[in-house]
Order: sequence, then structure tokens, then C-alpha cells
Amino acid sequence: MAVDLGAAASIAPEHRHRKGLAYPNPLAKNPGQPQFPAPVTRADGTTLQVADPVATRLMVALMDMNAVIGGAACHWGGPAALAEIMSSVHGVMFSRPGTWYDHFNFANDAGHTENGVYALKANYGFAGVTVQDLKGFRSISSKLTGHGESHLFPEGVMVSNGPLGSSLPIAQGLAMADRLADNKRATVCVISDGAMMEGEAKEAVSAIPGLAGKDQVNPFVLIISDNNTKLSGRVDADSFSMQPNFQALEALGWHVVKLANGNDLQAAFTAVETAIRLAEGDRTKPVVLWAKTVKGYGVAATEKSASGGHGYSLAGADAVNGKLRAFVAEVNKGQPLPAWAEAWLIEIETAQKAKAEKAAQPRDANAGVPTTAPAPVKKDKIQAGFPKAMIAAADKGLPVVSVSADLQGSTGVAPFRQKYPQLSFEVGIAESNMVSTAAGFSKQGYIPVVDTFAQFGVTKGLLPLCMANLSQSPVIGVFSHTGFQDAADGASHQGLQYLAMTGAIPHVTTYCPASAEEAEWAMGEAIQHFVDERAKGHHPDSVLFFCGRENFAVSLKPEGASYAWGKAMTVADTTAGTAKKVVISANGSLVAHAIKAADALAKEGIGALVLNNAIANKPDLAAHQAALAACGGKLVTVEDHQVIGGAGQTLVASLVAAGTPVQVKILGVKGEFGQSAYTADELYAKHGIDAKAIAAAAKALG
Ligand SMILES: Cc1ncc(C[n+]2csc(CCOP(=O)(O)OP(=O)(O)O)c2C)c(N)n1
Ligand SMILES: [Mg+2]
Repeated sequence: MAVDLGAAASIAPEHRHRKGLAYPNPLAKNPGQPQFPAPVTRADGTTLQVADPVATRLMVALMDMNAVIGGAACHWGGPAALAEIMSSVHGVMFSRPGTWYDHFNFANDAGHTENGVYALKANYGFAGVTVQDLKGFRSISSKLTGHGESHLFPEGVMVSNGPLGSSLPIAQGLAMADRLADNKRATVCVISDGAMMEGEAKEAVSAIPGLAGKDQVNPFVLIISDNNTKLSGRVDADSFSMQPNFQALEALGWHVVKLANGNDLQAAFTAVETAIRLAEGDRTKPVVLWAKTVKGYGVAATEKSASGGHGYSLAGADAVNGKLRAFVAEVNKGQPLPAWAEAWLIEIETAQKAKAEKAAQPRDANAGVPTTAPAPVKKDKIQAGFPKAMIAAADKGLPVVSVSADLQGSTGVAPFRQKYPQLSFEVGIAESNMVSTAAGFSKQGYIPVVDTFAQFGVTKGLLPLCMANLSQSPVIGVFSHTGFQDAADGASHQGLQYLAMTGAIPHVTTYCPASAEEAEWAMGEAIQHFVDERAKGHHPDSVLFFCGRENFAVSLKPEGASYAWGKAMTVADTTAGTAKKVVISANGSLVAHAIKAADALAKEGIGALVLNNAIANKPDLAAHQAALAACGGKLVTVEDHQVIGGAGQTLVASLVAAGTPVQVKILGVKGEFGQSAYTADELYAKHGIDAKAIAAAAKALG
């Protein structure tokens, strides 16, 4: 029987409301005045000093440079677009008498702009953040991670962010909980236009006014940064215009406040103040502030670039060639830099100059003497192999199509799309839609390749992946940036459960190639598999490729070996003449580390057979059994993934079920989220899955 939820309204208020469980709120209380202020006039005519958005942009430019020098990519365009709006929102929140969080929940859905919020916090000294702290942005020792993370920075971040469209529905829940508790609090959520393409965001955009109309939501303000720009380019040109969606907000029940120039501080402040006042005045009518912004605002080149300068474009060398100085000078509108920024800039310039001079110095007395050092190993990203095979198949006339969701440049499929634009589609930032659309293509006989980061493919795309296979409509997935390989972006982007989540879907093969050469070969096989199976009237399996993002040796194939689908290749054998031996089974990004561990073990007289266990959910039992027989049953498995449900557990379960004697150490992540670091290696070391840990595990087996 349906429950009449409408009946709640007739229940007396003292019985209708119920408080949640009390637990300590870790958020920092109101800070003092910003160190670098800018004045705005409030509706009541008084002046308020808010954080100067120019200081925000200066800090973002400089902290990004520190991180880039460390080895991390960073965001510029998004935080630059939102500087005035973020200053206004925090100005209103922090100037409320009492404790700001008794009046407001704040959720930033635009997680890639969180560095701008860190800068603002440093300006206020909020939660103890200092300008000095910004210099460690994205490093393993900092709580200022690539996106906002409440597990590492609970005093500064209420709701973790990063995956677009995922924080807005949490904000909906915060506001509904406040209504149930009969709190007075309002919720403010900031989102960018690209993120509004996500299904999760669209669901919340429908639900919030609908439920608010039934008095189930506390005052709600949604601020949309509409700059018609996403990661790879302009929203309307690449996919489709979001303007009809924004025009529909009023019909959905939102009170729409329009802001023509979100980069005008006074206009932004007035609009934010108005939106909050309206929402607080009538909780049944949530307010959306539809703000036009300019992505990459403050620097002409980034404003003009198609992506709005999404990623920070400067490199370490730009600190010594004057480009960084010119960049920050432009951000500061040609005015002399404030002392703190000048000192920070000089600090970066001096360090980089010293580094460059050191690098130029001869290393030792023998410098200049020709050496016989082996030629360096050719390296590339693993993903580079995929488009080559896709292009080769399309060149043969096969119906390969690419369905993307704004990350085609990052996942590596872009070359296919450049050569075959007529076979390429972009559904916007909408991974769920991407997979389901591909399933539709598959049903019609196409060979669809979808691509995104592993974390988004297996989370937002999971039910669509199930339904695709349940509809005999398999897809090929290029899911990159697996695990700690997405080091700098932090925990929200570090998919560490992708094999566990997808490996049990019927008719799915999870494939983790270890090199670009293997990726090219395996993609070619996956495409051919579609052709062969469809010709027989069968339905092929979906093949989901998972790969890292850093550079690896282009080939790990030993001379004389050849690739074979379903076979685990032996990529290193150091067992000749050794008494003690071990099998190391690795996949993807960690195969190279396993080989390194084998080399280290060999120096200590321990031999190893390193197997590339590429197909994680259907391991090559025979190859592992043969290797184990040669190595006394000793096995170390290692992966850039959670131990639970990973390749190691799957392999060991099948070995044990087959009665194979095995003594094993399973290396992987032990039930923890990750965090930002400049490089994956730092996180591999921290979580005990690097070459050193592999060698130690092998020795511990005795
Ligand atoms: C679910 C998800 N998919 C993809 C990404 C990668 N990503 C980060 S920012 C971005 C573009 C965001 O566009 P928009 O929301 O308009 O922000 P703006 O460019 O205006 O800063 C993308 C695709 C992500 N963070 N989350
Ligand atoms: Mg945008």
C-alpha cells in the first residue's frame, strides 16, 4: 500500500520534526577579515570587505605553478571564472553573526575550482589555511588536495567534490535534512554549466523545486556558472547548447535570478545577496542564480582559448623565461604585484633558476666523455595504442563509432575523432548517457567505443553497463586514469574498485593492458571479436579497458613472445639458476613495477617469473599454474586497486578452487580512499604496492 506522505503536513510540528544524531561538527568557525580585501556595498547600504577576487586569481596562478613544478597538472579557467561569485558567497556566509554553519550549508559541485576556494580560505586564514599552505597544493603532504576532500580536510570541506554533478544532490539531502530537523539553515550550492549536463544534477534540479513545493526542503540557492565552456571546448559547439535547459528552470519551479556579468564583483555580490534573501524568505521556492561568467577570466589568452584555459598552461620553465611573471602581471591588471605575490613569484623564479643551473652543470669529472649507456627505453602513455587500432579498423570500413563525454583528449581517443569526425559523437558531460547511447549503437550493429576516466565510467556508467549487456548490446570502454595513476586529482578521481564493480557483470571482460603496444593489439582484437561474433549471429562480450595515465615503456613484450587473447604473458624471467623462486602476477600500471621488483630480487639471488595478468576477471589459470609449479607455489599479486574484489583475489580464488597449492601475498589498497600526490609512485610507496613492497612481500614468503 502506498504511504500517504502528504499526511506528514497534518502532523503537529512537534511530532513532525526529528533531529539527526548529534556528532561533533568539524567545520571551522567564522574567520576574521580577509587579509587582501575588496569592498562591496550591501543591500542596506553598508560596506563589506570580501576576499579580493584578484588576490584569489593571483594565488591560484602561483599555487598551480608550485604544483606543476612538482609534477601535477592543475586547473586555472574554472576557478578564475568563479572568483567573484565565491568571494561574494563566502562574504555573505562569513559575515553572518554567530556561527556561519548554523546559517548555511555550502557545497561546491565544481570540484575542479576548489583551488580557488582554498585561495579564498587562505585569504581569510579560515580553518588555519595560510598562503604558505597553498604552496603544497596537490602534494602528498597537503590537505589541500586536487578536489575538495572532507576525509582529509574536514574543517574546511563539508561535502567532498570532484565528480561533476555529484555534490548538488548531496546538497539537496542536506537541505531536506534541515527541513526534517526544523533547522533554519539555508543551503548554497555552486555548479558550472558543463556539470549541469550530468544526470545526477538534472535529477536534483527537478527534485529540489518539486519537493520544496511540498515543504520538504529548506531554503536552497543554486548558483550556476554559465560560461558555455567545459574541459575540451565550448559546450554548444562540442555537444549541444545548455541554454534551453537553463530557460526551463523557471518552469521547473525555480525562482530565477539572472546575473549578466558574474565577473563584476559588485554585481555578483548583489545577486548572491538577493538570491539568499529570496530563498530564506520562502523555502518553498528554491532560487537559482543563473550567472554568466568568463572561463579563464583575467588573462586574455585563456579567456579566448576554446577550453577557457581549463588546465593551467604554464610549465616549470615558464618561471625562468618570464612567462609566469607576465601571466600574474596580467592577472593583476598590470598593477605592481602586492608584496606577498612578488615574494612568492621571486621564490619560484629563484628555485627554478637554481634547478636549471644545476641541471646544466657537468655531473662529475668524467662528464663529456662518451658513455656506452644503453639507449633510453621508448615511453608513451598506454592509452596511445587504442586510437591506432580504432583508426585501423575504421580504415578497413568497419563501423567503429566513438561516443565521448568531454574527456576524449585525456583518455587518448582524440586521434580517432580527428580522423573520423563523422563517426564521433559527444553527449556532453554525461557518462551514464554515454554508455547507454553506445548500447543503442551496438544494438544497431555498430562497434561503439566509449571513453572516460575509470572512476566515472564504472560509477556513473555502471547500471548502463549492466543494461547494455542485458540487452545484448555490448560496448568497448576506454577507461583511463585508473587508481593512483590519477595522482594529483585526488581521492574522488582515483577509481580503486573498478574491477570489483564491473568484473562480475555477465558478458564483460575487464582488460588492463600494460603498454601502448599491448593496448593497440588488444583493442584490435576486441574490435575483431565484435566482427566475428556478429557474423556468427552471436553477441560479443563487452571489453572494458582500464589503463593508467603516466608514461610507460611502449612495449614490455620479451623477444620471441607474442600476444594471445586470454593468455598471461611472462614478461620477465629471472629464475635461471636460482634456488628460491616466486611468481609475481601484476596488471596494468604495476607490471613495470613488478619487473623492477624482479630485478631487485635477482640481485639477492631470488628468481621471479613475472606474469602480466591482463584479463583480471578471467585470469589465465594454466599459465599461473605452470609458473607456480616452477616456483614452489609462491605467489605475489599486485595491483593499483582495492584488494577486495581485485585481480589478486579473483586469481587466488580460481587457483584454490582448482586445487592448486599456493602460498600468497595479495598486494593492493586495503580499504582506504586515496589522496592527492604529485606522482603515482608516491602513493604506490605509501600503500605498499611499489617495487620495494613487491620485493619485500616475495621475500616474506620465505
Ligand atoms: C563526472 C565527471 N566527469 C568528468 C570530469 C572531468 N572534468 C573536470 S572539469 C570538466 C569540465 C567542467 O565543465 P563545467 O562544469 O562547465 O566547468 P567550467 O569549465 O565552467 O569550470 C570535466 C569534464 C569530472 N570531474 N567529473
Ligand atoms: Mg563551464
